[in-house]
Amino acid sequence: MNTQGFVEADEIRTRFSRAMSDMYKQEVPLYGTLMELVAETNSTVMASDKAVSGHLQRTGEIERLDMERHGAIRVGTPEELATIARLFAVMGMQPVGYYDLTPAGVPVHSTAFRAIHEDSLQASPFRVFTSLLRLDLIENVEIRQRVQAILDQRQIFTPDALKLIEKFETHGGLDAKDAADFVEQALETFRWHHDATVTAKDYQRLHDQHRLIADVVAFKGPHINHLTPRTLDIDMIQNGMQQKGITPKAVIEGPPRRRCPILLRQTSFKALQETVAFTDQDGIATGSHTARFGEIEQRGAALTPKGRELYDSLLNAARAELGEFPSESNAEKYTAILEKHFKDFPDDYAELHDKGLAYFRYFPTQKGIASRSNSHRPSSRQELIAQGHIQYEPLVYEDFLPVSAAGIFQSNLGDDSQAHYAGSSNQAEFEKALGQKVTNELKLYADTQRRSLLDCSTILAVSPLV
Ligand code: OOG
Ligand code: NI
Repeated sequence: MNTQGFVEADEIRTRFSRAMSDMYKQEVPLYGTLMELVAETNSTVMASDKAVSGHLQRTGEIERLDMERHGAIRVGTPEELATIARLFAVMGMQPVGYYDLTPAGVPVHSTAFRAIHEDSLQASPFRVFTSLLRLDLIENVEIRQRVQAILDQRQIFTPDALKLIEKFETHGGLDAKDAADFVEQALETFRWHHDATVTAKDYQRLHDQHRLIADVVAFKGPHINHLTPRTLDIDMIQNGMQQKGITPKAVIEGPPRRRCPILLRQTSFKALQETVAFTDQDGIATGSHTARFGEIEQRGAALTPKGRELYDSLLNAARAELGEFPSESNAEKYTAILEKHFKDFPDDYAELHDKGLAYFRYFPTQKGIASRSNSHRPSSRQELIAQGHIQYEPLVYEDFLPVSAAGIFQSNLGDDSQAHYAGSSNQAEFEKALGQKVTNELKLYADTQRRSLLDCSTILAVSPLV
């Protein structure tokens, strides 16, 4: 509660994330199994890997690990996207990053709603990958108009959710009662509805265009399609899943396994077959649709523009050498190629630091604090580090990767859905729909790094470090 009697946005987000997890556990029981597997794996790693546990303790990430999850939704219209942005703002979540998925044959572009300050991320790192269907890419005019008409008729927010969003915007916050109601009302937008909004025939036509179009258009709202926990060892989970009878996708997206994890590695497993009642079936659920899937991720260091460029070029080189999309049939070959190319990416934190490839957070050491009044102590960042007055830890990557996201979409949509779109990346159009600009994620990491250096300067009583 803050001074005006409003519940803090971080608190609303924490509660919403928990409510979402509870709802998803009921809707998709396999999610519960996955959460258990992740919890087991994480405690095994914490107990056996001193380097990892020490790092998580020093950064405080250990406290957020169990809370850590991201969800994903897909909306149909600019109005839906703009209102979703206002809804997430109540929980302190801002649109960060622009992801264009069309080069991979998925007719959407996306952003991730998340907290942006390190203190807020520490309170609750909940994120939602949010995609907007690109109607302009549906070439068949008749279908495009039909889709527009169906979407124009639906309202994905409850009347009370809309009222509470307005109240938040007018007053600058929500009191305890309103915050509790907001969590309950906002959750409704993300719920799965097995009643479709179209006939079986219409569903089939949409599905024939693209499975994703049917998923966005044929239902009452943008059901949450997965909720992803963070593991400390994704390879261990990939094997563990197979032992529990869950079949993960053939390859893990992102960089290969490394001593010093970077960015994001992800794997997923197939959606449930849901029974669906189409509008011409008298509420009897005789149809089926696959909407929801499971996903697991492992997060590593956030990369600087220089590091990211290196990552992208190595990934592209590996994919070019493979010459086709990674799949079941070439999984082993792809892993070998990927590992070979990534030998050129330093796998040592000191080297990543000194070469400016990753972002870091700086902490004053006991020695540094004890030497505050020593007039001979060093005053540059390099010297303070070299003499043990300052320590650093990599900043965790809080965002997503377009190539990985495309792989996740595709593995859950089925490989038959790889379409080719002529349309180009259109961030300006996306931002127009959103009603605001997306924040550049790299600026956020640089800000956090700078703040940690300034904190060090204050604590060690030296002039501002850069
Ligand atoms: C989103 C797929 C992307 C990720 O973690 O990169 C994604 C979706 O299927 O809606 O979740
Ligand atoms: Ni995901």
